[in-house]
Amino acid sequence: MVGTGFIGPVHVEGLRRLGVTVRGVLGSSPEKSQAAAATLGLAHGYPDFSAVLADPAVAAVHLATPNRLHREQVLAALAAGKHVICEKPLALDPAETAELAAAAAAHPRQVCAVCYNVRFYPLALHARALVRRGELGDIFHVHGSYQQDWLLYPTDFNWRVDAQAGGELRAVGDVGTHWLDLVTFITGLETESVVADLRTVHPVRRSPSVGSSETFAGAGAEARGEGRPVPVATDDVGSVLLRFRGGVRGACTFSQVSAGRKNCIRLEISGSRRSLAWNSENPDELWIGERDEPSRLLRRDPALMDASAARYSNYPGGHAEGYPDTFKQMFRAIYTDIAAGRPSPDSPYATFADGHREVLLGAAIAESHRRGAWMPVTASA
Ligand code: SOE
Repeated sequence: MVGTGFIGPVHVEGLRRLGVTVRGVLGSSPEKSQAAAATLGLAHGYPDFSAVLADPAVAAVHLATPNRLHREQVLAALAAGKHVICEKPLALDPAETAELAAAAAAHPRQVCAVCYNVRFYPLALHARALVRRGELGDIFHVHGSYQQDWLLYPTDFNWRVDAQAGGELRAVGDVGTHWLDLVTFITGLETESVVADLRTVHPVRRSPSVGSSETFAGAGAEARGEGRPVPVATDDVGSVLLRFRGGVRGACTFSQVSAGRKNCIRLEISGSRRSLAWNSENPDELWIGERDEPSRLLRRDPALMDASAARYSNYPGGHAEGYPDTFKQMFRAIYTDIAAGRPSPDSPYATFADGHREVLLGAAIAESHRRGAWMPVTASA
């Protein structure tokens, strides 16, 4: 496990629940590695990344590091023969992600996955099955949002606000990308063009005098910055209109400054036969909208779901499954392929090609905002 911030320990927990041995952890210094190993109860706190790659007992490397480190770490891990599970976004820009997608293709026996965990909410998988079974009819329109509040105040600070560390897009690149990936995953629709309007609400933030605030540090966090003013150019909020291949239209809004919205993904899909709506803050409920009969609320229950989704839902109805379960289920799919010794062709987890597609889409969104015009999502941006 490389990275000891918010998400690294989530990976460790998910892996342990599956019975995957987590060999050790690497932080941003040997001391941080040792401290994280002690906190997480892991045998090894590695001194540096080369020590991780040199360990023959390490089969797979999980990267939960700042985005600027992904390219170099992925390439080194692949060269060392490791499977790679990389946090999203896959890397900083389309040139980097194209290189990583090509590197994954050049190592066909190594599993290369990007952590779009939202796909693994059981009712997201079920929604996908409903679309594939034709139960929505022809899709006309999709809309929704991804909102958080952990960067609401100008004193909230994290490496993600810095374009050098996280990439030029933040609300879009950090959370909007989950929504955009989810739409393609559920509907199979490919985005053809976009028009975007983004805003940096806080062009100056206060960074902590020592270190950096944790993601989701929360109210009253002692790490809340009171120190140095830092100019910020990454987006706090943004809205995007989408045109998909085949004529389907979409609209979405992303924000990390919406008070009270902790981690709220909303998605609604309207088709010629019926609609679906889902909200990650009530992830065990799927609204099925009908025109000529009462609409329904499906509560997650593997016994009532498509087999392709029920496979990734371990608890009976009424026994809530949520955010940490999505990581467990995503790793279940990934480690099934690792055990088989190769990626499978129709895996539900996101591949590096998917990760590249998402970063291309982000580049079109950024360019559209700059130009104030519709932009095609091209293969090379
Ligand atoms: C922070 O916004 C964050 O941790 C994202 O980086 C994750 O991808 C999302 O799952 C929760 O929020």
